[in-house]
Amino acid sequence: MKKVISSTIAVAALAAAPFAANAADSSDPIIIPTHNWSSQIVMSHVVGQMFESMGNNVEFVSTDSQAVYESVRLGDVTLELEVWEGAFGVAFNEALAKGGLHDVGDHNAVTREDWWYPLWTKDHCPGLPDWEALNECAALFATPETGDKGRFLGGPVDWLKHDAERVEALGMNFTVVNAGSAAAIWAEIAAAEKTMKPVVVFNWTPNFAEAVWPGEFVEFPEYFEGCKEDASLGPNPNMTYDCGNPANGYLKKAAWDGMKDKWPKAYGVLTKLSFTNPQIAEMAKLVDVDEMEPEDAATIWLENNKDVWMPWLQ
Ligand code: TMO
Repeated sequence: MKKVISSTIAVAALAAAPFAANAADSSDPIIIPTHNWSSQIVMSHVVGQMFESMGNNVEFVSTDSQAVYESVRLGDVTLELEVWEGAFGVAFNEALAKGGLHDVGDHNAVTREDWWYPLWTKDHCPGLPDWEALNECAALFATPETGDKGRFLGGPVDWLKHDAERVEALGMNFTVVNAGSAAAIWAEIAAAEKTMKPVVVFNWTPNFAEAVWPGEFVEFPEYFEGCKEDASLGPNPNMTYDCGNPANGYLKKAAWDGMKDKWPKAYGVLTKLSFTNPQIAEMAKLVDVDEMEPEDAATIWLENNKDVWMPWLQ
């Protein structure tokens, strides 16, 4: 059941919020891209509603999460609120090198995105979380679709395009199947839970899932600088992607270079804002567990966390 909350609550609460009176922001809309996982959509609305409370106009556009870095660089969208190192570090760095976008600093959150299993899987494959132990258990994960190979359910293709490369680089007996949506991953875990069936899927933290299903990330050869770019490095001297994703990854904010001059006040807020792991997990939970619409989840989050964000508007 969807819960509907008046989006006027936060705006009314904010009318009194003071902010610096220097150069005015443009009345053109600040364009915020949204992607296909809940925390990013809710966070985008949280920040969008903060900007609106300051008198800015805001528009949201649903955007491919890899291609967005090119869009920010060109100013077609104004910023990006969740640059996850594991999934988007490469795309972000490529756009950074071309110019037009810049790093607006890290969130407090520490991130990890990788192959993951609910804890009951370990009962069937006790050598976990080691990746070689997982590989020896590959037959446990075999399905009609994957033949005698294990099935790994990856995220939608725009998140990470390199699970298949990793399987090849590490010589694993797995086939990568990409989920059509994040919801398909949660459905797979929930279905497996009924019979405690072993499954291995893509997952990440911070996320609502960690509060619902205790689990662990698979430990692959540790991430190192150059793993994704330089084949000669790492355990396989002939292939890239012979490593896991960073276990302590960053979560960055990025902006179009022109934002600073066009919307100086909103830009100032963007430089200050920073969310923690529990705050981001809560944003996802409001949608994925409580089934709110993202706009309403953002309004509620702002209502419940005034002490967190109001100081950023000073
Ligand atoms: C980009 N993601 C958080 C879904 O891994």
